Amino acid sequence: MDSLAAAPGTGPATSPLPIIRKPRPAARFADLPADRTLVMGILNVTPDSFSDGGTHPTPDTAIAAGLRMFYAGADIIDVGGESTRPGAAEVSPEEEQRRVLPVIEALVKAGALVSVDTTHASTAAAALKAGAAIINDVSGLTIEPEMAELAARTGAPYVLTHRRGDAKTMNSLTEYGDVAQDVAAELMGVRDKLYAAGVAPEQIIIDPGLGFSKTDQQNWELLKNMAPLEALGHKILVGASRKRFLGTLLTVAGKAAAPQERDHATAAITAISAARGAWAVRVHDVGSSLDAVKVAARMSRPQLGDTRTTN
Ligand code: PMM
Repeated sequence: MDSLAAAPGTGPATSPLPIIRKPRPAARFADLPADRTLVMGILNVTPDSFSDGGTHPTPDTAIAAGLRMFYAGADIIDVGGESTRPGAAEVSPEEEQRRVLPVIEALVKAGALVSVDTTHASTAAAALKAGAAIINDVSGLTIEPEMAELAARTGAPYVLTHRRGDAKTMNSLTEYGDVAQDVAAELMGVRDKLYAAGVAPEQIIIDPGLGFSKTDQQNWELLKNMAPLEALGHKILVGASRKRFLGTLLTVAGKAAAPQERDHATAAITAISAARGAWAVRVHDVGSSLDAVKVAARMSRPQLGDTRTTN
């Protein structure tokens, strides 16, 4: 067999005889494409995430799902072992690492660029050791400030997400004046802590934290007015995928759309974010967002040079 070898668990979700490819050299952050918005695939190795919780009961099924996203074209795979959904139970760093480390190791070995979605500095450190390249801290440094030293020491890119409180309290912390200005100002305060710890500006990726300490209305306001966040001068990551405000938008006969019914709306937000120059989107359904990114990238080229007639 040439470059492809059959192995269980890694082809399309429906395929009984999936495909695994030869390991590739580990991907590097510096080699990510810079001419389009990147697509970060979500891999929650948790029993209780709101959309894909419990989908991956063993490391093997999680690895298979991660590889499917990687082979479908995801630029980054974001691996998390603790649900961030409102009211979710806390997970110890030990349990979190037991969930994510084998998955990260396998995906890195296959050549994927991996980020680790964690609020624990010890898990972030262990994940970096296992080959992860990016720290994705949804707490915005509020749970374990030592994340800042870790990012400074390792030089790893750090996703600074806006959130108030924790998973239990965040939904009651939604008082803002102007939500876009306030979120930018709060992020600037944390950004300054990162600078003080020695983190370089180019390591920082800003995330508005859609669905974290925001009402549905505030999520839409933030999406509409990202200018104050963009003015901070960092890469922007947008994480709207399957979130509740999309379910509310797509309500039919008084019933909000289920998480799995929100992928078309997610892809629409990807197209809008890409047209605005977002660095990356964090999504469950990689294929539809890759297509949306391609549309936005094509539209933004200086000249549309096609001479063929299409219908
Ligand atoms: N949302 C969730 C988890 N991690 N990370 C970043 N950077 N931004 C987000 O918006 C974000 C995140 C919650 O959603 P999930 O359960 O689908 O992972």
